[in-house]
Amino acid sequence: MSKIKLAIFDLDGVITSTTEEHFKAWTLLFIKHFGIRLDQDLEVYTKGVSRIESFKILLKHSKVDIDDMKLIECLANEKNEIYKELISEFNESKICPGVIDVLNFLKQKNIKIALGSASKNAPYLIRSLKLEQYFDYIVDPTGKNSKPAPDIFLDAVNHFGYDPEEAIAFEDAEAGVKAIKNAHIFAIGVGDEDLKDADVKFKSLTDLKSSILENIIRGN
Ligand code: B16
Ligand code: MG
Repeated sequence: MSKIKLAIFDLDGVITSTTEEHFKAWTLLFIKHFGIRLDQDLEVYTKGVSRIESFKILLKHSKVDIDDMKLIECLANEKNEIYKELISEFNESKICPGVIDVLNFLKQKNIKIALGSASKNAPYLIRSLKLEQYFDYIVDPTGKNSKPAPDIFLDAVNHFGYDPEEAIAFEDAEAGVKAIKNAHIFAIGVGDEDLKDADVKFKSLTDLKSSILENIIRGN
């Protein structure tokens, strides 16, 4: 009998990788409007962070002051148009290694699957990747506090009426792992980042063998 009833997945960096496209879109926007070439090292600060929060972080690092919230929103929308163009060709080949095996394993165990992404483009990407059939629920990040706030992960748990202890969540970003732990959910870190707050960590989901996952969902 498994203790875990729900698995929540982050999108960028776990299901697919859109980090490059997000940062390229910001880079093009900053060159066009401010004549500034963003330092690649800034990318990590925007991972898992909402569109507006990412923009504010990049503006601060670039020492550009904009007080007008309408202008911030307008420029963030422009970045999103560039980003949408960059992801317009995404298909199944962009699914990260090991994802399908993990999703199939969870389905077999009758564990609900939710998407807990900060991205408003998540439903579009899940359709492009042809993964809709796996997801029982996709969190709408609109109006929710950005990760590391727990809002996105708690919304998924509350949607099913479960307790946080009955869920696990997968994340690639520091802000995301913090959000999971702030929601009191078991955190599975994925990828190259340090992610010191994660309960367990794998370089890739291909390293998460079904015997390990079985133990995690039994709460061992
Ligand atoms: P959008 P995740 C995050 O995705 C990205 O890592 C982050 O770079 C982006 O700013 C955020 O989504 C919002 O995305 O502009 O598409 O709404 O890791 O939470 O899946
Ligand atoms: Mg992510």
